[in-house]
Amino acid sequence: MSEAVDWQRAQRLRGDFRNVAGDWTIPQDWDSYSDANHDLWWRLYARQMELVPDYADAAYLTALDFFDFDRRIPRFDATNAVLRDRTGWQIVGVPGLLPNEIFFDHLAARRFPVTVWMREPEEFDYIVEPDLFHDFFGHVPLLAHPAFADFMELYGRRGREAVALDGMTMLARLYWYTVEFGLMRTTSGPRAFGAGILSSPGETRYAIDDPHPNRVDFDLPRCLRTDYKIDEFQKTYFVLDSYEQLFEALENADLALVYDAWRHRPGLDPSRVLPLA
Ligand code: HBI
Ligand code: FE
Repeated sequence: MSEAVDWQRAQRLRGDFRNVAGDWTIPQDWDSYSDANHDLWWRLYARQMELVPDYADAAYLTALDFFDFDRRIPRFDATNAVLRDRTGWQIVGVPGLLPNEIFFDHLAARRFPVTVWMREPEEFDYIVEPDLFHDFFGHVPLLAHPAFADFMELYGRRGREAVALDGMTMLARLYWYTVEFGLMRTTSGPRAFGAGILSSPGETRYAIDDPHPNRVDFDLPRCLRTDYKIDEFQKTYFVLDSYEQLFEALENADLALVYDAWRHRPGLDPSRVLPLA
C-alpha cells in the first residue's frame, strides 16, 4: 500500500476524532464522497445482493426493501426519515469505533452510530474495522424491525449498567454473537441476521453452508461466557427462535449474578460446546 493510504488507514484506525462533538458524532458530509467511494459502495452492495436473498433471515430482507439503496452511498437524512416512521431509530455519523460507554449511550437513546468513511478499493474483500458499508448494509436494515429495534435500545441500557457492574467484556459477547454474528432458525434451516455475516460474502456462505462451525440454540449465559476472535470466521454461531426471544432473555436476565459468577473465569472456548458447569 502506498504511504498515503497507510497514513489514511492509520488515521481511520485511530479515527479522526479531533473535531467530534461531545457525543463523538460528526456530520456525514455526503458531498465529500468521491465517485470511487460511490462505486465501491455499489460493487459491495451488488455482490451481497447476489447472496442475501438465499442466506439472510426474512425480516432482514423485508427491512432492506424499506431503504431503496442504489448506486450512490445512502444519505443519512433519507435513511432517518424511514427509520423515524418505523421504529423511532436514528443513525448518527461517527469516525469509527466508539468507547463502549459512548456507544451504549447512543443505543439507549435509539441512535445507531454509523461510520462515515468507506474502505479502500484494495479492502474490497476484507476490512478489520467497521466501515460505512458494514454499518449501513449490515446494521441499519434491522433497526426498522420493531422487536430488534426494542432489543437494541435495551442492549444500550444494559450496557450502561454493565459499566458500573464491571460486566462489559461479557455483555460485548452478547452483541458479538447476535447483532454481529447471529443466526435465526427458519423452516428452511438457519438464516443470517448478524451484520458481520451479512456484510461479508465469505462469512455469509460459511455461516450457513459450512459443516465445521458449531450452531447452538441461543442461551444467554453460554453466550455471555463464550470467547470470540475478531479476525476470523466464528467457530460457534448462536441460533435464535425469534427476535422477541432475544429481547425477553436480556430483559429477564439477572446479569449482575452472571457477571459476578464468571467475570474472573476464562471465557468458554468457542471451538467446543461443553455442558455448562
Ligand atoms: N462503536 N461505532 C461503533 N460501532 C460499534 O458497533 C461498536 C462501537 N463500540 C463498541 C462496540 N461496538 C461493541 O464492543 C459493543 O459490544 C459495545
Ligand atoms: Fe458492527
